[in-house]
Amino acid sequence: MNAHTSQQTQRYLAVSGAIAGLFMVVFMLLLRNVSETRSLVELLAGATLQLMPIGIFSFLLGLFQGLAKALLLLSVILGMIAAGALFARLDRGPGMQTSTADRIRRILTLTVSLWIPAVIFALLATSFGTSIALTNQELIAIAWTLFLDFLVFAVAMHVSYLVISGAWTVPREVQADAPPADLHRRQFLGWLGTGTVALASLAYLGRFVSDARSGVIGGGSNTIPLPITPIPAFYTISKNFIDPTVELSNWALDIRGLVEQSVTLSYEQLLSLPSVEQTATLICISNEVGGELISNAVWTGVKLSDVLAEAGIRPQAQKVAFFGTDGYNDSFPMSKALEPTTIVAYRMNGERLPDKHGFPARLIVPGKYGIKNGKWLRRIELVETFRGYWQERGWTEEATIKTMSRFDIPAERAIVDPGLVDLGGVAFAGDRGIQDVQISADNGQSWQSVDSVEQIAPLSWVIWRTVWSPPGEGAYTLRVRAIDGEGTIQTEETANPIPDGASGYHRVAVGVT
Ligand SMILES: Nc1nc2c(c(=O)[nH]1)N[C@H]1C(S)=C(S)[C@@H](COP(=O)(O)O)O[C@H]1N2
Ligand SMILES: [Mo]
Repeated sequence: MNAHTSQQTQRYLAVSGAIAGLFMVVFMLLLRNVSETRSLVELLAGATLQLMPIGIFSFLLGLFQGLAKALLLLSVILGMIAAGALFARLDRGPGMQTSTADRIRRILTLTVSLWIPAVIFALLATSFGTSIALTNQELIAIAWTLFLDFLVFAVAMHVSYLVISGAWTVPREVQADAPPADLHRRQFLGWLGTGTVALASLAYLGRFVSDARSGVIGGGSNTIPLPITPIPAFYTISKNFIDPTVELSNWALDIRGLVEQSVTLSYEQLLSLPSVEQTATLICISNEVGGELISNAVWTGVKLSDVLAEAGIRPQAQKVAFFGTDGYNDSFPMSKALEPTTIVAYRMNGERLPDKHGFPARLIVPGKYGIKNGKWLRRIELVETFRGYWQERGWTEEATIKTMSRFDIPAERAIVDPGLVDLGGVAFAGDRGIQDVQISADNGQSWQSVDSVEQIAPLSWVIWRTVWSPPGEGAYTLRVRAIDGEGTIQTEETANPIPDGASGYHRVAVGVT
């Protein structure tokens, strides 16, 4: 009685794959409320917008206007349902006559074989920089939610196949002698269950899509960073494949070179020197315009000048070179070293300096890119000249931070509601401070100061916010620029990070409808 033609099997497979796709979409949208991360539906919608050439982006916005957001979500959802149907036909698993144990094995194998490439894809997507902009926490949440999503898909695919094909009347051993009425009842209940859930799912999706007509869709996380970056969100960069983990028992800080007398400080001795606390922003020299390699923390430590005073500075000393336990090294001028804000830090946001940020001690050198802020500090040497690790590889000696500013909201290719649009982000100019932040919605012809520039500390980034009223619906390119504490406008000239840091104005394309 279950001898279906192969054409029929193909049809059953497609339908059960589509139903499974539908259930998975609904499940991921429901899960999103629990996991507090964007679902695959929203991530794919955002990625679709970002992959579109800007001309097509504005054309489609103009064409669909108020329906654009809903249509985008609908196409992603339909795409996933279609992918489910296609996938089931390729997999063919549900159609095979197998035992329950075998079926469970197939379900798990299917889940894992969908999950692994998806996680790899998510990891790759984040290394494409800001395009989809996933934080580490989001990645972890996405990883486990995706596993559950695919499990739901695999289970739903098998169950709905059984229901549709009539095989729900298992166990087949008893089929022969079971009363026909009972078989029909089972089949009827199977259909009723699947049908009810499918209808409820469609209703839920309908509401989700029509609700999405207002609000923000696409883009990245659409949030402005906290003034002080929590440690888990603080960017990390190092030259190492595996970073050092320093044991305090065999650690000390040596001060050598052009000093009156060499000194070795134990961790306790370092901590017993007068301590200072300051909020300072770190930015990597590799940070691209609009990039995420910038974070802000409260550092506790000892003035480098106090540390050097323990050894005594000889007059010939021109520079301070430093060496990390990982073989890293760099240097900066003595004048910079003697500034009271150049510190050897051993606490970060009130916590013991975390391993990946340089435990037990690191340099904070305000005004200089990250390269000069040595981690896992082991030795300080006063010298006349020095060429450091990155200078050997073509990077700048100076490493003075260039004025930067960034949009955090809206994220690239977000589609927002007409009316008043919230804009905001960060700006930073090293130890020069930020005086003003301006935005332009007309390709840089005119600039307007933003509504507020939140000053956090002298050596910290600022957080800027403003409300923009677009002249009408459509696609716009917004630009942002900052004016540093010395009154110098951020340069418009674009430069790559190598050799001395990126420059140019951050732009975002945003849809208003
Ligand atoms: N010992 C050591 N210090 C180092 C590095 C390194 O590879 N080794 N990388 C530097 C670079 S390039 C940057 S941007 C900052 C990053 O500091 P963070 O990881 O605490 O954000 O550390 C700097 N200090
Ligand atoms: Mo860096």
